[in-house]
Amino acid sequence: MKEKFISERQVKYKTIFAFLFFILAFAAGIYLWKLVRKEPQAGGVPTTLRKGLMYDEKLFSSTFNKDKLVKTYPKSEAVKKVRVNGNLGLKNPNIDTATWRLQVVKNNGDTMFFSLNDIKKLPKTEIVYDFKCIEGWSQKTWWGGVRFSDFINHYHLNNEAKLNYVGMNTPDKEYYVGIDMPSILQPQTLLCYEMNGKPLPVNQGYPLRLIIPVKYGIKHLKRIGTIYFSNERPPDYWAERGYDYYSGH
Ligand SMILES: Nc1nc2c(c(=O)[nH]1)N[C@H]1C(S)=C(S)[C@@H](COP(=O)(O)O)O[C@H]1N2
Ligand SMILES: [Mo]
Repeated sequence: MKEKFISERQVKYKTIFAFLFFILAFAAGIYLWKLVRKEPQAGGVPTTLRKGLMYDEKLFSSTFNKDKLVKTYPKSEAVKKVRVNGNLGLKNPNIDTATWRLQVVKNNGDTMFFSLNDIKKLPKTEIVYDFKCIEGWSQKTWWGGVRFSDFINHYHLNNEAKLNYVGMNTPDKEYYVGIDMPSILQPQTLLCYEMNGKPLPVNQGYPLRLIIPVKYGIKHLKRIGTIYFSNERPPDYWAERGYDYYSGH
């Protein structure tokens, strides 16, 4: 085979060319980023980036299949020490379940009140899955509670479930999430009152939290106060701060 020699001079030109190209591409990158940063904001992020997020959401929600289950694991694989992350809306440490009630607002404006026992009366569902936080960590954790879809059926909230979204708040309204109906009705979504086979610890949402395996941690609202239904997107704490509203994975 005939070897091809490149002269030292050619090497020099190529090096200079590559270097100039790199500088130009870098400058163009900074310039475009600055343009995007100057754009008007849409829900906490520049318009172009928001468009990207809206596109992601369309793509994700159109491919969402509510019969497809998130991967589960045996209880033996669940971690004993579950990480605590986020304490918005959990300031008051004294929750008395004798007087605590979950509030559910119906379409006609009526509010229903549920004690923890009303919820525990329904069949218990348990799940061990890989809980993922948007910050980059994940943990296999074990939860127990009532399927959200069982709750809806048992308490005749089927008309409410025809709307597009569910909204949830902590009792003090400090933390709040909005969730699309197909995801909340997915059979692994729980109104959860147990972790590792015991009542939820206070900082993990006692007496009742949301477990929604098809979503990132930000949607797993701890200490549910109120649940309501709506065709418009309910306000969402982290979406208002620039995170993806859908937050599926
Ligand atoms: N009330 C309330 N719920 C919340 C949060 C919060 O700050 N307040 N943080 C969320 C976030 S970002 C994550 S990752 C999970 C963490 O759940 P854990 O503390 O049980 O691990 O809770 C979610 N639910
Ligand atoms: Mo998170």
